[in-house]
Amino acid sequence: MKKMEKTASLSRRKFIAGAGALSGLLLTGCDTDIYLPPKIRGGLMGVADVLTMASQRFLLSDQALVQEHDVSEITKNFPVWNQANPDDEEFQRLLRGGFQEWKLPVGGLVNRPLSLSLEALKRLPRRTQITSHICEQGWSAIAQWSGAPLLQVLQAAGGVTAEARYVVIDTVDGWYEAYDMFDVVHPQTILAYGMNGKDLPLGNGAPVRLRVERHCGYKNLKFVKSIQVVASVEEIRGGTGGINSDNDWHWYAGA
Ligand SMILES: Nc1nc2c(c(=O)[nH]1)N[C@H]1C(S)=C(S)[C@@H](COP(=O)(O)O)O[C@H]1N2
Ligand SMILES: [Mo]
Repeated sequence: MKKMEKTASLSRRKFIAGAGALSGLLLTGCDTDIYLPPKIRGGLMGVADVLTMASQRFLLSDQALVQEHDVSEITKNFPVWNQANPDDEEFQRLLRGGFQEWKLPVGGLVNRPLSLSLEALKRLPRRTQITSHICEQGWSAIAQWSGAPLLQVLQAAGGVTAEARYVVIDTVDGWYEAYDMFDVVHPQTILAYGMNGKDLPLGNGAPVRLRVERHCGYKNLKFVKSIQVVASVEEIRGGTGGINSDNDWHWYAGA
């Protein structure tokens, strides 16, 4: 087991060394884990995966926050894209009840698994940010988001254990994505329940969506259903760490 892990991380290191040289980056001596997606594809897409993530992580490593905008820049009609109202019996029941009975399970490699009501989530420290959403399908828009930092949610669950590497979020409409700890602890990574000063509208992912700034649209999951902390994504569905990367999009969707 130990040996396999070592081999895997060594080959990842070699790969990044090669990719790094290719892009003119010097990553030797760094902890390369934060520069690599969980699974590196073969061929050119694999090279693109590594270069995008490694170069952004490297270049932005001294920039704590993404740009935040002025209220005057907020987009008037923020699009509702893809899923607008999940056709799920339990979700529809919760929606009819104004999400009073909605609960967010937080489990896996946390010290104190728990289930948060919307009220409990709103009682956690709040962050509000006006950021730009960039959809990989060719549009962008600015909105103000309010929510609880994902880090605060994990802390409410007693923090993560030593083996924790990714947070996996599942949604009502069957999407899922994994995020590594760099994105998870980022101050602008929030579980948003407010948009432009109001409750998050249904079409934009009510009652709670993820805002993971600097990632393209599809990593910003709507209709969040559960949160799970894991050591590896290999055994989860397609094994690439997300529904989008399972379908050949980049796992690290840097925008
Ligand atoms: N659960 C879920 N999350 C999702 C999607 C979706 O279809 N289902 N679409 C993604 C895509 S591609 C984009 S661009 C944004 C769109 O968010 P919006 O509807 O608030 O504009 O949500 C992302 N999150
Ligand atoms: Mo998107």
